[in-house]
Amino acid sequence: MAFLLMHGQKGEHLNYSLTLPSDKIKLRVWCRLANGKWELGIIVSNSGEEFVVSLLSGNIFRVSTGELLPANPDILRCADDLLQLSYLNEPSVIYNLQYRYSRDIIYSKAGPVLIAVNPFKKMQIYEDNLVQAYKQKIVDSPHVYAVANTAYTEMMRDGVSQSIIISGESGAGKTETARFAMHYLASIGGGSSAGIESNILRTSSILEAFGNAKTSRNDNSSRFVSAIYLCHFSRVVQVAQGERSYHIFYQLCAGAPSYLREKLNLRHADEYYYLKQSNCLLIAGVDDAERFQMLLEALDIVRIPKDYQENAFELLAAILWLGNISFHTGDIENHVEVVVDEAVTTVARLLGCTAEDLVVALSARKIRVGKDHITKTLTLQQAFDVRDALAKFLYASLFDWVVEQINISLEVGKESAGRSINILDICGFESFQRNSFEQFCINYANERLQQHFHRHLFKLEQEEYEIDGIDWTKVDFEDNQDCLNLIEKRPLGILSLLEEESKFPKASDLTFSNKVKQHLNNNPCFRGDTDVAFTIRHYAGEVSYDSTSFLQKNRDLVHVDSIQLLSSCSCQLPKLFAARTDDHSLGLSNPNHSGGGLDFQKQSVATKFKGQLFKLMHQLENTKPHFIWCIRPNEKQLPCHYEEDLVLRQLRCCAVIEVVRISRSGYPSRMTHQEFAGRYGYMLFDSVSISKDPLSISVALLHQFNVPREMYQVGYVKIYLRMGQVAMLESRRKQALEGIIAIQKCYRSRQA
Ligand code: AD9
Ligand code: MG
Repeated sequence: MAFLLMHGQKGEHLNYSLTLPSDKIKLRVWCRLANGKWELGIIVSNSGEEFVVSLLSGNIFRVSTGELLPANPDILRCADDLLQLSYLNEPSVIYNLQYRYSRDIIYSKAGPVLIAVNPFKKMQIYEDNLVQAYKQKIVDSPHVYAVANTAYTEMMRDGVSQSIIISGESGAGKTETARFAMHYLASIGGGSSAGIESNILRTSSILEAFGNAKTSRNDNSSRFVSAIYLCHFSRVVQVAQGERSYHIFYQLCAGAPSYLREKLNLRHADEYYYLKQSNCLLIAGVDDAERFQMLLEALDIVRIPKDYQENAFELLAAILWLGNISFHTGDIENHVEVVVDEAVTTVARLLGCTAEDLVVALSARKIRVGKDHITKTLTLQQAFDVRDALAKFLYASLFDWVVEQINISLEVGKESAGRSINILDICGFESFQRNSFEQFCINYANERLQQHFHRHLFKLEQEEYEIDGIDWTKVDFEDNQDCLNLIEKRPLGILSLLEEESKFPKASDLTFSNKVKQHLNNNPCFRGDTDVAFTIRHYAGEVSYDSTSFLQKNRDLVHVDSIQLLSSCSCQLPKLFAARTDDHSLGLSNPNHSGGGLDFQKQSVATKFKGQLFKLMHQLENTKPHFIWCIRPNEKQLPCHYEEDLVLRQLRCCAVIEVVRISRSGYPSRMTHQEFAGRYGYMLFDSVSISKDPLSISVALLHQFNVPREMYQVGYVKIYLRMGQVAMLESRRKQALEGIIAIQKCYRSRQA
């Protein structure tokens, strides 16, 4: 049996119209208004397909079944877990989360997943007493602490490494959530591990300085995926209006002490082209100088030696000064000369090379003609490209190096041999107006994670049924393998075709997209669009990609002369970075490239990314996963603002409803026999003839209310009910209570 994943609620419409005529209770419904919004109402009457609905606003509407969805009884309005909803549909889920959010309850569960709706304000829900309360299991309402606690408890109990996988779109609160999870673990770790834990917190602030930037959506946007470190680093040389490059540059410019300023010939941020191009140097409420001091402390605490720290700052300054190097075209048309000024001399000094060598590397290429090497001058555009490629290469290498230093300091390798809790703060699924190579990589990673998620969801769900001894036929599920094949399959998947074209010097965006369309047009997850665009049907929706510059971004070339320049440098780090390129070199002989010469490429970006992703998935496979989905409730980063449409789009993107639907196509409502008997037991007609144990009472109740056999299962510990059954029981309960109240009234009036 396979589950069909879809957004529609057809099944529920059917289910609902079947139950309607036989029941006299006024049914609560969601009614879709002309503007597409859903409003709560009550069915007044119906004839055939047409219903008269009285809305809460007082209006009366005449609508067809297609505009109606069943609404949940009030007791489920604030349900902690969407699984408990008797009717699962989009308005019910949106309303549930909104109701909770309006009461400052930002966490909810969707079955095995924690949903966190970003409050955009300081919440009093992270204090130490709450850490203790979750630790001692005094509270169990949904919370990131509860997730962290479960991970910790299971790690200690089972001796198995755990992972907390946090997803959501930009600005949804992933990094904050990861921070709270770390804080919790640091607090409860206590004793001997406290040192390491607080180091981990420091570490995240170092990684944020180097890997985060202000974007239009988030003042502190992570531009790398922790653990994968997917970072295209084009932000180093090109920043969109109103955004910023990596925090570290501004922190260094604002906070470096005078001896360092002198050593690095450091200026204010507004004197560097790479930083000033976006007309945005400051972030409201953030003091970059202060952050720099905090960074220095963090670097000391994780024991990165002072001389290493200074090496890193030298490189950062060299990158900034590189951006200030300018060119002019000489007498011969299109042949550039480097303007030899302060920028050139400073870069040369900071890297430890001669100004002459730097000038040659930036303005000319050595090409081989037969057995000889000749030097060819670059065009203006090529010179800018070489300069920017060098800046990006230096930053990317520096980032890798920082991560490596941190790992050495934390002895990560050593630790992961034992038990650990991995916290993964991954870029969520992205779908913009224009989607490029970055979105392709991010969405590919999300497809892989989604598969991981599905497998675990099903496994866990079915395990519980097995343990509680209920009759359960194992189900298969329709996964996203088709889409993964489209991307990964060899030799005719998108990645393979991209790789092949990237090695082919004459290839262009057009040849690449033609090739993809030629080979993949029959794939159900693929559609070739006009020009160089194509569409992929991802699990979370269709995304159209513009393949312009896919090849260039994938190659991410650094000129081989630049690498040679770095290897000749007297400074430690540039030399080291150049040496590393030997490890997996994939020198691209590129004789047809205008200008000729040899480009150097470490490993194409997509190949490296795929390799890292596989390694990550492999690591995750060996851990017990815990999932958190972050939701951004509004675009303006405002508190107490819940935009239904925006939330709905994200719920669809991360397929929340499908996940709940999958988990609940089993038995979504569960109560222990005790709870069940306690809530409904008083309605039992024949309470004398049966024993008083909760299990017997529960079974007798199910018989009395004629709950069809296929609608429930009785386990050793719990009663498992299918969708809609709790709503039915609740309405009976309400009727019974009203009956009792009426009898009491009658009795009292007689006595009076
Ligand atoms: V990005 O993909 O890195 O661009 P994130 O990481 O999802 O993004 P981030 O965690 O940086 O988002 O959160 C954005 C802002 O939301 C933060 O700067 C906080 O101001 C705000 N936020 C998020 N979660 C919370 C919270 N639990 N409590 C208070 C929060 N504020
Ligand atoms: Mg982030």
